[in-house]
Amino acid sequence: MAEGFFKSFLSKFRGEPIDWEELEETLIRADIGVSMTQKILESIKARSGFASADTVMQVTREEILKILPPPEPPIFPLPAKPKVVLLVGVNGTGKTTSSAKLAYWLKSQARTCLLVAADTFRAAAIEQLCRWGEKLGLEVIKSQYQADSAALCYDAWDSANRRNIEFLLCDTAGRLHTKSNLMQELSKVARTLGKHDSDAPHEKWIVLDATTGSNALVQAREFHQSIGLTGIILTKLDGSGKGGIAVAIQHELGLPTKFIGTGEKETDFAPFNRNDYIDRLLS
Ligand SMILES: Nc1nc2c(ncn2[C@@H]2O[C@H](COP(=O)(O)OP(=O)(O)OP(=O)(O)O)[C@@H](O)[C@H]2O)c(=O)[nH]1
Ligand SMILES: [Mg+2]
Repeated sequence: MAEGFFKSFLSKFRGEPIDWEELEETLIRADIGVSMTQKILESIKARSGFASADTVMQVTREEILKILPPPEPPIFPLPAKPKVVLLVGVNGTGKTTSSAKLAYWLKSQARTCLLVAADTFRAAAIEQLCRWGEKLGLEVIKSQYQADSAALCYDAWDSANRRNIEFLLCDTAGRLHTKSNLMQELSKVARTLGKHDSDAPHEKWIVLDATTGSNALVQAREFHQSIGLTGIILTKLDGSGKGGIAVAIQHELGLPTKFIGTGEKETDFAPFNRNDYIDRLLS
């Protein structure tokens, strides 16, 4: 792999005192957030006055590792009811693609699942998910455009429950966190599912585009405040974004990254692995 931005920064200072300002800028540019950056800088300074490139690398890695939770299965089924996953987020972050990828991944783990085309708002959203379904052999529950997505999810739960399906994955419409009517609609979807099972939706994952940098933190904060998130899917890590936003969100909001997207294909998707992630972030 070609040397990335963090390693090339460190090479510049090999054998010389680190330029603290430049280190700060480099960490901020990686999108790990201001408070996490300060934490790392303090920790390096506490370790040694003359910080070598190796110390900087080692301490940065250790501090990030401390923030990210230890490995655990990204998702597991419930004993007797469908586990409901709501995928939410602003427009175009990769919700529909990630819903299909997640269903495909679950299928590869010999799990059963139903996809719900709960974006009844955007033109062609239903067809988009149905195309994925046909391509990957996944069942999609759909309704008409402009239909009530809460009612659709409610009915889909019944169908999944009757057939002992383990996972119900609801692909919701993209919405701006600043639009309160749209956020209320999302709360209604969650509330309606709760009528079947008071713990549903069990997972509310925000899908975030890594290339949007620190704006993703704002999105996560707002959606979390509005509907109470349980995790994130970080997409487009194959793009220009450094992906440090997963650290910032874990640090500030305590939300773990569950899966990452690294391309447009169904196989460009994997459970979050913190060691691989840090290797990539600090490359
Ligand atoms: N390179 C790359 N592209 C991705 C990834 N995930 C999704 N995309 C692409 O991003 C674009 C938007 O993806 P969608 O899944 O339609 O996003 P969405 O959030 O459902 O969009 P709306 O429903 O309109 O809000 C598509 O062209 C996808 O192929 C990824 O991990 N990497
Ligand atoms: Mg979509």
